[in-house]
Amino acid sequence: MSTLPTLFQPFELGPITLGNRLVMAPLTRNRAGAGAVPQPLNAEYYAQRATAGLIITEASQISPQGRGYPGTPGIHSADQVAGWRLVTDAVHKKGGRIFLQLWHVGRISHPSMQEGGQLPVAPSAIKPAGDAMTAEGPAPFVEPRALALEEIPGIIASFRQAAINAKEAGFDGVEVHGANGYLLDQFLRDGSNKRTDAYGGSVENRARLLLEAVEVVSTVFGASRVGVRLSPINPFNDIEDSNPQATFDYVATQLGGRGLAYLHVFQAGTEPFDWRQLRKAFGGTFIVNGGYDRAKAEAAIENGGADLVAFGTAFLANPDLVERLQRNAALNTPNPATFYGGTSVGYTDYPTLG
Ligand code: 8OZ
Repeated sequence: MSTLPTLFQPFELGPITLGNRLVMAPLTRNRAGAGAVPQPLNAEYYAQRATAGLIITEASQISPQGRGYPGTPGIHSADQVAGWRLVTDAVHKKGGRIFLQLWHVGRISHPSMQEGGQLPVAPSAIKPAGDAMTAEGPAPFVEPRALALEEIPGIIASFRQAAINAKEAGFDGVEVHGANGYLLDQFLRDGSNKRTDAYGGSVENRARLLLEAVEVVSTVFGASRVGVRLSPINPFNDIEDSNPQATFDYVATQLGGRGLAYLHVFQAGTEPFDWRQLRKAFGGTFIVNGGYDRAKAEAAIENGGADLVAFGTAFLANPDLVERLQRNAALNTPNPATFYGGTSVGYTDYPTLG
């Protein structure tokens, strides 16, 4: 009798049994309907990928203020909850497991995407370099408005309500998006956070908003159904930190011991970084993402670099990625022209092995 490679064996993620160790990474696809409401087409897309051990959805704004792109879904209205229910039902019907990613973009937005044309918010009034992606195309980022201390409880309340909504929509859990230069990452890193109150300055203070968000979401779902995504050395969205290892080792230590579902790291970036040290600091289930193929994923799991491995573009282009990897079959080539926005083309029409 041959044993399955570990990658294809089940995994106990807290109270949830995953069919394998392959995770579908969160992927922004900009195909929600009017009102940022998920559609039947989105349910079809996720259901096609239900053989992933765990699906993490595309980032979903927790409030109108948290929006920064056309076509991204939200989790703050009743219609959005109903739309997401189509997705969770379709995935569960096929035996899949699915977490919703909770997102606030902070300064990575534009007045044209804010209610009443307001300025985007951020820890500090520092304009990122580059362009926002608006409905009319790229437009230079604007200088954001620094959140007042009195507004922070409102941000936490939005995370809480979004988690309540995600639970109502039938998700197995949620992932707090602390990565890629969005609001929580803007607070974590000292290049974008120049605050002098309890949410800025020391690493302890810069980590406060993320930890409070994780705490409040945990009160809704139970910590064992809450994951966190971080990207310590990713410069995406013009973000930087003077000492990522110290900043993120502290964050991982604080996240450890809370009984969270997992810590998920996006390993983009070129600065040196000790991922094993981060994993040790956290101490729980560790998901890695960024440039893995089957051999690298197996090696990471076998040599203690990770428990689970997330695949992004490979899942995007291969609904049956698990089967293909298991059989060492060829993979479809992703088409970047249809990544962000559009129709079913490049979304639900990638072929399976059949
Ligand atoms: C690509 C395009 C737009 C958003 C992220 C949510 O990087 C995103 C994103 C990625 O986390």
